[in-house]
Amino acid sequence: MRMKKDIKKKIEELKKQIIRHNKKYYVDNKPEISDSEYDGIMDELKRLEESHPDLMSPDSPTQRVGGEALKGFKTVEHRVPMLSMDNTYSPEEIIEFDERVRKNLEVEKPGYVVELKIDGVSISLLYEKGEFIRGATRGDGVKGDDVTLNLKTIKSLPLKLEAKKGAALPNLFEARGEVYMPGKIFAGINEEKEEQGEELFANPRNAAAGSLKLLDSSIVAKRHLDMWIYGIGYIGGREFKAQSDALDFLKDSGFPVNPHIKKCGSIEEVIEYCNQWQEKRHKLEYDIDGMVIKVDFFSYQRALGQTSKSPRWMIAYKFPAERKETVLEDILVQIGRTGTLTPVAVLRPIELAGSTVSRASLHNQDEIGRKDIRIGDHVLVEKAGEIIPQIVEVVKKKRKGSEKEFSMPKKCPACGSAVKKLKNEVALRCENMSCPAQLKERIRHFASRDAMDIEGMGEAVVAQLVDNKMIKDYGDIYNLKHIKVADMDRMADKSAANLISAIEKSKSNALNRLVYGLGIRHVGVRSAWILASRFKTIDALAETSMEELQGVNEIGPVMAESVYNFFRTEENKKLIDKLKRSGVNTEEKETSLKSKNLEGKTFVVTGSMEGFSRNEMEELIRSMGGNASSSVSKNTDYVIAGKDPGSKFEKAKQLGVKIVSEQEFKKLIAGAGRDI
Ligand code: 3B8
Repeated sequence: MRMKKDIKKKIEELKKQIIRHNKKYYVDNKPEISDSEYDGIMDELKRLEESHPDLMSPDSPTQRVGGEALKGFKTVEHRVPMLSMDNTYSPEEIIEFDERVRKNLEVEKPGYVVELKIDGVSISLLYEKGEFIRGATRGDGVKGDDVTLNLKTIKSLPLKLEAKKGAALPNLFEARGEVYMPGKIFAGINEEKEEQGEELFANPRNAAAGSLKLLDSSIVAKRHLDMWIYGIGYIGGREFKAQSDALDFLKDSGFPVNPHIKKCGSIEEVIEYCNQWQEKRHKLEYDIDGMVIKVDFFSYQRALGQTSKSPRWMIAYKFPAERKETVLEDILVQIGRTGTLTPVAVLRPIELAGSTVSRASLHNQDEIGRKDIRIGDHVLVEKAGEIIPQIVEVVKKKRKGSEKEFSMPKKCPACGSAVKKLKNEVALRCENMSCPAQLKERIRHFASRDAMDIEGMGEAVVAQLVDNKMIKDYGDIYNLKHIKVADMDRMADKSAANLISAIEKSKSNALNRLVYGLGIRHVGVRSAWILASRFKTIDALAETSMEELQGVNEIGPVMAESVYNFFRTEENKKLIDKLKRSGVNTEEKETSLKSKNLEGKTFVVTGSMEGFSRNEMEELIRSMGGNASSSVSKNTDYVIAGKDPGSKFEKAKQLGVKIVSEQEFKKLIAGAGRDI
């Protein structure tokens, strides 16, 4: 008989296979195996689970399908239909809306609540006796998809509601809100997709919608979705006077409620507030596509009623999309750290959504073909996720006929080796490991702020070092001598000395920085940190087995494979050796094990951080012995304030709680032996 351990392993393996093939089939539309092969795997899994019910887990794909072929999500009917909103782009129509409201209600000043219009995916969350039992997408308004498991990956989603003192939790309660993907996460995912030669998400909203529809919630968890809750769909045995009271209740119950909600007494004030946000919208970490104006009192809302599609007591004011026309002057080809060739548009510079735009990635040849982009074209440019400039379309009527079609080179523009198109990828790759363009990117990555943080190793310096053959890999950085560096173009003696000392200093960096700096495919800042904490030395990481890597929490199979392969390449082995011989720290420092000086301290994190999400920050605090709380009180020791901090920040000021920035917090924990 097989050992229990072996059966468990087999079950895990079958589950992984099924999840993988589900994705290939349902998400990528590229099945790799026949239906009967798929059924064969599923049958084996069912058989094993049936004879070992203790090894069956609720997340098993056999559970999700209820015995039938996997078809995606269960549809569920909303208790109260989820309507949509009336939209307008014109401030005049907001005034007309106000006139209508006042006339119908026969009230001079009805009072409004103005909210940001989050550009995400509408969802409903159902709670029974305060416990989250089901979440669904809006769907057609009457029925939506049951995406409970995926919504549970959203860390700000309360699984249990907090009851305010004395108040009973409603028996049945439905909250409504908008799930979104923060711009930074969106940018990171697309970067990864580009590197992998996969099709990109057009914008954060599509990325959020696409992520919510994934059948494997462990992949959804990596998408770092977040949400804002804006209303109540149903509440048993309770009534509120106004939307603003409902929002307060939602906040008190533990829901994330957007801090930028404002009560306005007059329509002039409403319009003024909308205009303010039209200007400021780029400062947010998520996309908003307008403002939502709601009559505050529920009695007024009921009196105004609704059409079959949308309530009459609200209107959405949509911002005009910030698009600008410019000329595409040229197309360059960039080579990434892992050899991917990316076509990049050189644009006549324009001011767009708060910054000057002169470049936009064109992603790949297919994309250029699909949009029929030619050199010399007039193009419309927009920013996705408030960050990434994209060419939306070509202004065809401005074509003169002199525009030039572009095709990707057959040879790497940097080293001349033939480029390859890998199977199932749209991207082209230069596979020459010593291609100078790749090398420059790898070195820049190694020296970058989140990696070894070597100040002075900017683009120009790295280019010279590589072009003058002073370094052939990042290991050579540690053999640089002052005398040679000072010999470089535009390098003063003082700068050379600074660079050498920055290089020297980087030798004692924490291990996670080195792991990240190695540039292993798929390994980001956070995974590097996890790997360093888990394995403690570079040797242990290099020697670990595939099974062990896959067993590390949050390290998925793709990353595990990438890490495993990285350390088995001769070239990389030599590199690590070289780094060690130069005296670069390759071990988790002793002090980090005693890093408990957050012990007993209570932190509240507010606003958005640069390097970490709020939840990751909280995990970090807990891992170092501190408490992370969600509300500020006089027992709070520190409030860590990121960008856009909101009401907790105000409260901390009121109570005189110490407020620190993300940078100050990092220093605080660096003192505790951790470095991030
Ligand atoms: C009624 C109220 C739909 C919505 C609503 O940020 C209704 O309130 C709705 F039928 O879709 N995207 C918001 C947002 C969306 C809606 C809303 N409030 N803040 C949003």
